[in-house]
Amino acid sequence: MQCVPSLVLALSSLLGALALLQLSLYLRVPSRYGKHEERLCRPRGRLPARCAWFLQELPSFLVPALLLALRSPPRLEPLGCRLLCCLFCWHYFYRTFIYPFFTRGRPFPLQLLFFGTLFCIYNGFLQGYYLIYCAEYPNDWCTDIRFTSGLLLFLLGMGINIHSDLLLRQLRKPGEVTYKIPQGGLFTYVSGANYFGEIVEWFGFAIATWSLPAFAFAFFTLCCIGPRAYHHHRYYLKTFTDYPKSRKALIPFIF
Ligand code: NDX
Repeated sequence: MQCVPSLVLALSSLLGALALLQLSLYLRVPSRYGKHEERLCRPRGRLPARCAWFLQELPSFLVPALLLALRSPPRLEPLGCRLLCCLFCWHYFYRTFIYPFFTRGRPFPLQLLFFGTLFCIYNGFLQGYYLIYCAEYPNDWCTDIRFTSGLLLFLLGMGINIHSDLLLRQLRKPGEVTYKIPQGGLFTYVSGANYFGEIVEWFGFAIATWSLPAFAFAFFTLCCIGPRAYHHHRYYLKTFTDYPKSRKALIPFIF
């Protein structure tokens, strides 16, 4: 396989367009899973959350890993480039092989699972293909301010995301499906602490890679889970009369 710059440009632009579509579809009405799912009692057309999250996220890990294995001779030099590819796979290793096995979420709609899987194949290919076949970094990229600051943001975001996912999980006993007020960590300041962490993480990745595909993905993440954080916030305010009034939706002290 060769690097085709026009393919990277086309796929990144399409990802940006999908982000805008996402924003226009889900700004007013939330995507229908989890607490925004209406027909909760109907088990048909749904898969247990563990299965669904595993299947949906698997391509984001497998596709770059396959591209890497198929690359002959291996080309992930310099060290900066290798590290960047590892960061992407590291996140999706967590999301595919760890997160689903601990989730206590409600069954996930098959229709969204289908689109989510397609999205993960698409994005896994774009990010992997770019990093493995196209990216060119100078030998000292690891000491470049964009790499170091992006890496720090990525790690900070990932820490917030994993910690917040853990706090949400601890709100329920096994088998429970009710919603409670999240407390602690960044939930003290925002309703969508896990989403805030994920957004910081992917913008950090975009800065560290300084690449169009990664910026397009960070933008998609913002357009996908930003509105969802807003809808979660409204849901909490409507459902819990004692919900902390000073808590914001997504960005501490601001929004
Ligand atoms: N999966 C990313 N678009 C998505 C699934 C949905 O990883 O057609 C995007 C991802 C997909 C989406 C994916 C792509 C676009 C799709 C969309 C659906 C439609 C859309 C396909 C791939 C589409 C177009 C038109 C462009 C084609 O019962 P429950 O499940 O609510 O329980 C929850 C529990 N919980 C609570 N428990 C007790 N009390 C409370 N108050 C609780 N609040 C929540 O915690 C869950 O078990 C758990 C987490 O729930 P929630 O709602 O906070 O997070 P969730 O949305 O489930 O995300 C889980 C994690 C989180 O860390 C988030 O950052 C990350 O995954 N994520 C999620 C979505 C996308 C994404 C990351 C990204 O873009 N990077």
